[in-house]
Amino acid sequence: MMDNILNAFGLKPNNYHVVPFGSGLINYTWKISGTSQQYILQRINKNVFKTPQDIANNLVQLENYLKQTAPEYLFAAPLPTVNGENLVEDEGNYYRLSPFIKNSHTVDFIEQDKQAYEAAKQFGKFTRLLKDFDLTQLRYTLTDFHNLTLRVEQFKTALANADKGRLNDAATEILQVEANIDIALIYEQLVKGKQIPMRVIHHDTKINNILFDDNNCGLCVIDLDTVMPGYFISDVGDMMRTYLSPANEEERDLSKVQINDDYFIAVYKGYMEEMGSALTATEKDLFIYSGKFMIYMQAIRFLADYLNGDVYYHTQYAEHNLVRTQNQLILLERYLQSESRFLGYIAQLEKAFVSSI
Ligand code: ADP
Ligand code: GN1
Ligand code: MG
Repeated sequence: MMDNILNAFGLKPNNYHVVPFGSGLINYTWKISGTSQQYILQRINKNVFKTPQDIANNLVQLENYLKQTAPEYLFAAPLPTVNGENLVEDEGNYYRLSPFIKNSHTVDFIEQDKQAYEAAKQFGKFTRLLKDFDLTQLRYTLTDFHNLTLRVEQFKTALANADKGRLNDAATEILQVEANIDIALIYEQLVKGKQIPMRVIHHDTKINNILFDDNNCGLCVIDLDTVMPGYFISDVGDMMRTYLSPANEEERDLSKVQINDDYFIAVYKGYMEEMGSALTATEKDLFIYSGKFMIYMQAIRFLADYLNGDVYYHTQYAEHNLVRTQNQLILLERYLQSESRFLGYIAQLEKAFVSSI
């Protein structure tokens, strides 16, 4: 199987060593190593992405635009096949190949503020460079991906269809989700009132979607499947969700799920250095809300998947999605407790910024 795919990209199978790679929850990834070149091969998850060609088309549009407007920018675009196609189909699955970015690595959780700062800066830079890109050129690779109103509906459907055992096991978490429904109501108002603009948004800014160099400087953003028009709260929110706690969503010891204030400050600085002058006043006011929005949505998504019998996310043990839900709900609680401190930091940083100009 792999041989056909490598051949399609002009790589002689005997010259390459193929090993599974990374810790993504959706696609299947392999590192392809030869004597001088290394690549990343991915099989797109067809249960999630029904139209892989839409992803490929979006990346071509963005690559062309960035080549013209920001030629120095490192855009981790996939390579064409020998026939000039951007995907290979094999037994109903779609594959793509990208150059392995040299001397790069990813991290699954943050160990120093610099990583949070650098990652936030990279995601901010991405949206900034695409500020004037014509959004109508982009296809929606996952419709309603971060539509929290719809996620709540999907959660309710999962509740209605779940088996009794799972409903019982998740009783506490279901109540916690219901108790925080105001987070979804705020989102509904934002959308109805068209209060914030659509931008080119990455929609999956978790920390292992940034490549770092050996000095922990950000090299580029990766995992571009969900780049679509969207709201900035998705990107900033997912950074809050995945950068603030030294323990990530996989942590089973929930006492380790904590908020590190220095990481919050680092995200704010990194993102605002790039996007500060582009964001509207309403967007700036939503900076802290964005974290609640994404943490709450992820808790709902993990819980709905648990109730549905684990059909979406890769899982390694029976209660995996329930434990991930508990983890995200604890993170939400700690985040809500931190809000006033966050407001204080933003006020200080903005004051320092004003007095520096
Ligand atoms: P998923 O959607 O499953 O998360 P990703 O596109 O994030 O898939 O890739 C999984 C992992 O593979 C990343 O976290 C990263 O470690 C590695 N990776 C992906 N693309 C590259 C690349 N171009 N260069 C180096 N490493 C990469
Ligand atoms: C998935 O592909 P990956 O692992 O980077 C998911 C994100 C979730 C994340 C939770 C297409 O991201 O939305 O936030 O898992 N991607 C999709 O870890 O559903
Ligand atoms: Mg990823």
